[in-house]
Amino acid sequence: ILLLSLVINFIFILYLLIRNANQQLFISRNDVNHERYQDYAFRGFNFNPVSNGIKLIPMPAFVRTEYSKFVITDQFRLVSNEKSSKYLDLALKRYSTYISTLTKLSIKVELASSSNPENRLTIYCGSQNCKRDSYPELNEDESYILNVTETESSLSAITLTGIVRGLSTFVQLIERDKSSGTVFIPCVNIVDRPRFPWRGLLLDVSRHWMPIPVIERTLNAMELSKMNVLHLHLSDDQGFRVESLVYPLLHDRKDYFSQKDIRYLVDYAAQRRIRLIPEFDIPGHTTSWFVGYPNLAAEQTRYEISIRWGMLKSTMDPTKETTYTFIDKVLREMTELFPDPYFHIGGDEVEGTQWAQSQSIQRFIQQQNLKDKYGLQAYFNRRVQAMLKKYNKVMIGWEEILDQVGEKSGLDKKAIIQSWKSRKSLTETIDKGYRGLLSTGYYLDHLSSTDFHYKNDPILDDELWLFNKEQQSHILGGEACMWSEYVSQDTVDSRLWPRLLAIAERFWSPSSMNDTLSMYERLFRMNHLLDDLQIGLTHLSLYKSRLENLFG
Ligand code: CP6
Repeated sequence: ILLLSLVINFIFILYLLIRNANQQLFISRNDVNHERYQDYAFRGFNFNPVSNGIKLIPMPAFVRTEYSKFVITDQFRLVSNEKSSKYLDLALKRYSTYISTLTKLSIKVELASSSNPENRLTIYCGSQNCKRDSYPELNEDESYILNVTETESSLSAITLTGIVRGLSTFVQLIERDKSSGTVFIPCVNIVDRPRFPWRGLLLDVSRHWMPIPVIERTLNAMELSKMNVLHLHLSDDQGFRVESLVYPLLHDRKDYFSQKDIRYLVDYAAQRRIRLIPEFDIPGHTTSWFVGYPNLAAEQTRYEISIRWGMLKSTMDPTKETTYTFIDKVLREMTELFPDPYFHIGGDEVEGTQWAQSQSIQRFIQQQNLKDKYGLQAYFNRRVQAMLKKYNKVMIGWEEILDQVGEKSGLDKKAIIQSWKSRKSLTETIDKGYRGLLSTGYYLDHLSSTDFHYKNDPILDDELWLFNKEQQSHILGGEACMWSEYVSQDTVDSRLWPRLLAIAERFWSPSSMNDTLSMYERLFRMNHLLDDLQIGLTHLSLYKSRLENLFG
């Protein structure tokens, strides 16, 4: 028995050693010094969460509250310190409208030089960044400082994005004194910056078509929750949703974005400091391409849009040069439409039957020494990656594009891998030296509970830090997913909001911000704020206006 227990002990210790060596670092949450957060972030909030605590979502990194108020009068002005860019002007206009709606006052925007109103929020944007209409960038500085005293309030940032993030905090702070009817903001010092640079939402506009107003109101609500990436899933078996001038049979159905629509949406998102990432899913999920262009397919047959979804057989033929000439022209056209340097090629759920059943494809796999279907997809990805590089784009793909990463895979280390099946693939991504995004655990279409999503953390798992500092820098953040097999333009709002707010907080706020009760309380308030503002269009106002349309 002694011998046996020695052996078991030995094996267990060996296991621990290997596990530690593998993961490099295991730190319990308690080992991390959160005293600074406790001091700042929680002080005002925890003291009296019901009446005096500020109810922001996402919560800022650092907050200090005082028990006094900045009263907003009809003299209130948004004041910008110098001549600004079109985007800053538009942001100030947008927020003055929000503040007017909430306060029922008429709030104007002024230049500092034109007057010196008593009651104001002064915007200080230091750098050149605020003077030109830039497209938002990954890893740009989004920090801001918001100071509100009884007599004055100011917002400073070094980028336009920081200013916009700060304005979204400012509107959320507005409260109304029920007895006197005055509108006020609690006096606060807020120093804020995001935890992750990539805080995204995937919207599937292929399965069920989502027209421009859906995208607009989603972007509006995303802005207020400080999300910064809208990933549009633009093609799938059920539809190719962007107008193509080169291959017009791609979009030759009634529901698609014209190229003008896309330019409009890119600008609309950029004003709100949100990046638009396009996804064209290849080589699987491509039935809609084959309806007009069957020669692209691995199996020559008649293709029609299927009423079924899931993993369909339709797959591109990766052995024919004509496939690549076609893809190259589509990519040239589409990369030009979307200014973001990142471009999503899907790459998920390649079913494989069509490849397995084709003798010529099997022969190609042997000739090129590609081993199997994974090797063939890696070959395909290499070709696509080279085209994207030509058009100055960096590739993003679902976790399957990691399926055969070896010396020869040629998958560029700059590529970003989006994990969707399990968290394990995020670890693999990081181990192999790539940057990753977490979507596992953030499927809004699955109707999971808010706190299930809220507790799902890209870096922490069950109180354990899964990655060391260097590895953490490779985790860009995450994306909530709204697949639209069972969601249409009529129901999508109620499935996005308010649960997406909890995920937005997970991506923005410090990891220590994890109290479910406080989250629910703030979520409730923000849900009504979105409703009051008639943006985000939560189900309440959506159905109100639908009923009005129906019954007058
Ligand atoms: N559509 C496409 C989907 C999914 C994927 N790709 C998907 C399926 C099941 C789950 C999550 C996502 N609906 N085109 C996989 C990325 Cl659980």
